[in-house]
Amino acid sequence: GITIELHKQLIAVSVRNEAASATIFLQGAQLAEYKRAGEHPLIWLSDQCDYQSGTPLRGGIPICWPWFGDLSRNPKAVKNQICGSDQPAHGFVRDREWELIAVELPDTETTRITLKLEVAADEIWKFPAALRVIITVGTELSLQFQVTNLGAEPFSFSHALHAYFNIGDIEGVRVEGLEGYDYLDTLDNWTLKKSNFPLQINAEVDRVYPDVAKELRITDRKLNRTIKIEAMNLSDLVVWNPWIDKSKRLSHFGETDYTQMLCLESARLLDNIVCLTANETYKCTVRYSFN
Ligand code: TA6
Repeated sequence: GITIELHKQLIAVSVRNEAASATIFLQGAQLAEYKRAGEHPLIWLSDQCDYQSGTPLRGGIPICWPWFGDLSRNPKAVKNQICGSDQPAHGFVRDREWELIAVELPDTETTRITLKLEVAADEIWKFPAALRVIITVGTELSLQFQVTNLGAEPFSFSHALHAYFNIGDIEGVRVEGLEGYDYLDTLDNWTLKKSNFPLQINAEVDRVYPDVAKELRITDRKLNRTIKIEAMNLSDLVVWNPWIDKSKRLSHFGETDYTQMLCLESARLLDNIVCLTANETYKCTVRYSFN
């Protein structure tokens, strides 16, 4: 079933079917929770969220658009489109209220929620666009993100589906599928590095992997499960765990939360930014599952 909930200032769609339950906030079209019946939650959400409009929720799957991360680290094609200085990280659509436009119940184990956001030209961004997020809640969780250029001018963007995964304990977690790929270490002046081993986390990690494999896995020893991430038309991946010191500088984040979460963000960045001509639509999909 579907219920509409109010969490302080934010409206959420609460989904429950025979396979799973989920919570999707209209602000940012942000999935905040996804849990399969009888299992640990797949997606992590801070218990320090304040649910105020204009404040992105810490956790879930934030939609970062029309730029990812620090705007100054983006390609000129993206930077030159943004008017005004000192913009926040991760674009502006995660702060806006999206519109729920469809609820589909194809079967007793599947619920599909569609939200849209019309972006009008304004003082920051001059390009009218229509954004859509289609979230399918079932035995798997999938998220499709679409952008249509409604204007006459082409525009470019970087973006990410900034997923926070719930894990048993960061010490017992490994990320498989990144070994052998180059990455930019944002904590070491974006130096290009490579590792030939599955990634284990024992310090702050904030890495941009351009052009990684389509399928990645997070093995979680404590919860005895493997999370699988399959991305279509999303060439890049950001891996992030704040560890101890950065956790103290993060909003809505507890001191030990870093042991319970890991971000794997499917993205289009740097050389892989998206350029849309008039009336063109970009589509990408990411599918999350676990055994
Ligand atoms: O995931 C990479 C990252 O850019 C980190 O550097 C950290 O800033 C994180 O995103 C969270 O950003 P936020 O603006 O949501 O606090």
